[in-house]
Amino acid sequence: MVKLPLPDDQILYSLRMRASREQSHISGAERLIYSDRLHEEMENLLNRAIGHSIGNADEVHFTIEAIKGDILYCDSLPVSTIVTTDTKNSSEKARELLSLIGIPEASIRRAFDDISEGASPDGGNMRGAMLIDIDSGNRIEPDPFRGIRVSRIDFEEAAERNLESEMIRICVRGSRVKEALALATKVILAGTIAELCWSDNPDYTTGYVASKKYGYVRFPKLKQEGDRKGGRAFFLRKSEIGIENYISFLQKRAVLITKLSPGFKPSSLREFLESYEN
Ligand code: WAQ
Ligand code: MG
Repeated sequence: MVKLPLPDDQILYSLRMRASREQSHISGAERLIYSDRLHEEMENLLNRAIGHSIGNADEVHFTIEAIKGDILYCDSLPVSTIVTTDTKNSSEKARELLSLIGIPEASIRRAFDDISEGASPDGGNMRGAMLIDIDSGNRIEPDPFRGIRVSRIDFEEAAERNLESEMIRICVRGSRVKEALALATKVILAGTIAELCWSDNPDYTTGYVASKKYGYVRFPKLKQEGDRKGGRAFFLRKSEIGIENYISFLQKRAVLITKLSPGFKPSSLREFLESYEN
């Protein structure tokens, strides 16, 4: 992990978008963009906000802020995909991987139950992630309605181009993967032991488990088609992490991915674990 100066004459901006309809959240995005691509990216996000499958937004908020502090540069997590037969099988395999990472059963159950039932106390989806202390199995995010929203993370342009060819090589498609990989890379860099995620989008059923040990591991069909519930759980040890610094790092620190770690072609969990050990 190295710190580098900004390229000449370029300002790095945090660009955030939040779209809602009748006060309820539809979609959001977080990017880090140099000045020369800011207009183009805003337009991309606007198109996404008003053309979302959950329904068109009636309110779209953009926040643009110049990054002032140091930027951290890092490599992405490697991407893998586990071949599974159905939702039940996917869920079992994702739980098995979390367990191999060292997450206790009670914390795994808490994450799956809460995300599938609607993790906010009002029964809806959270806008951010829940934090689970793996020693107690309890949720410890300060605001359980909102959760922790990770931002200020992105790929540098060259890394993003490489990601496209790497994705073809390992048979992975779509822009959701890119965003989720960037986010998970920062979440793990922050000292999170593992992350569990699946989308709240009713027609996007692939989820993932991320960790330092195994990278970004995708599980297709982790939820049923049509299901509107989704969310993220960050597993951590409260006793080993300064929670305020941890949250501030996730929300505020600018992290740019400059290099990709090579991933793996789709395989069964067993094959993946075997090839990973080698
Ligand atoms: N920080 C923390 N939590 C977030 C953030 C964020 N920036 N953005 C979304 N969430 C939480 C929130 O609870 C959402 O309801 C939930 O995650 C899902 O968000 O094929 O698309 O944007 O490899 O719907 C993962 C698989 C896709 C991609 C995840 O999430 C693949 C996805 P969505
Ligand atoms: Mg969504």
